[in-house]
Amino acid sequence: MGEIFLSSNGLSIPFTEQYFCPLKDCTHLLNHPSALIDFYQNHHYLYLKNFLNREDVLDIRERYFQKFDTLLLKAGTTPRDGIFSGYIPPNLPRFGTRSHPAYEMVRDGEFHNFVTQPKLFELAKLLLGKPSKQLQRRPLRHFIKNTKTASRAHIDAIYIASEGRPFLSYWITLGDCPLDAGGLIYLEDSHQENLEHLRQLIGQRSDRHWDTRPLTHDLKLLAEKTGRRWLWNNYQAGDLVVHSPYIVHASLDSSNDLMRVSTDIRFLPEDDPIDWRWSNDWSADDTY
Ligand SMILES: O=C(O)CCC(=O)C(=O)O
Repeated sequence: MGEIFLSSNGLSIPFTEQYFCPLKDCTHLLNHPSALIDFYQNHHYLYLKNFLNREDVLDIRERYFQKFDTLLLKAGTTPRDGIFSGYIPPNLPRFGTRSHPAYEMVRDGEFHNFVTQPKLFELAKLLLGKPSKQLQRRPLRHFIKNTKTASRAHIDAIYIASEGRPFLSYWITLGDCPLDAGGLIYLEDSHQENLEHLRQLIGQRSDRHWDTRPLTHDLKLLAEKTGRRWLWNNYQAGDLVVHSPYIVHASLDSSNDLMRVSTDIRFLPEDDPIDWRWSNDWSADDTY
């Protein structure tokens, strides 16, 4: 690792072995279900390369970028590439709100077929030990170069009420997503931390005082205070990361023209009650 400085929400974090470590590739464990379950139970994530068909993922990417004015895309490239031109089309509705392509995408039939493909449910059944169902609210995230916008450090249990019952989050990158395009990162074994203790460790270090759900936007501070590293990877279309409600995760700012698009979907046992806030299609202004 060289002296590269990455950032998240504008705050820098050096890309060194003190702060970063690659996610472990668990793909080979798919042939050993009990070892796969053990890994998930011990580390609260699974990184599965090429779990989904790469061309199917790129079809969804293409479908999404086809919904934009071509001004968004670099001249001579295609919607399937999803490369930023440097220009945001005028009159584009606010991200993820009615009439924005992200709002339309999560209501699109092809997108629905993609996120409900049987192998996603089969994996959930294996990990949850029971037949599972999926929450209908499926956020779509789209981060653009140099906007210094990323996901703050948080755990999913704060956002989805489950009264301690297990559920799974799947993070699906909708295209290649190298580190500098702003992929998801996980604080190593942070499910072992007590959330209130973490909040005490980092004090009031937040750029969103009106929202007490995220832990902090300062990923460097969080790594230093906990002595834990951020797990990262250069994701590729087809990769899937599964995580538990308790592992702390965040994302990095993008400095890459390749636009970062992803969706995150949730599975829970079929008989468990649903948090009603997650029972409708996502919209970026639903505030849940
Ligand atoms: O994609 C992101 O940056 C955030 C996703 C997330 O928080 C999740 O999948 O739970």
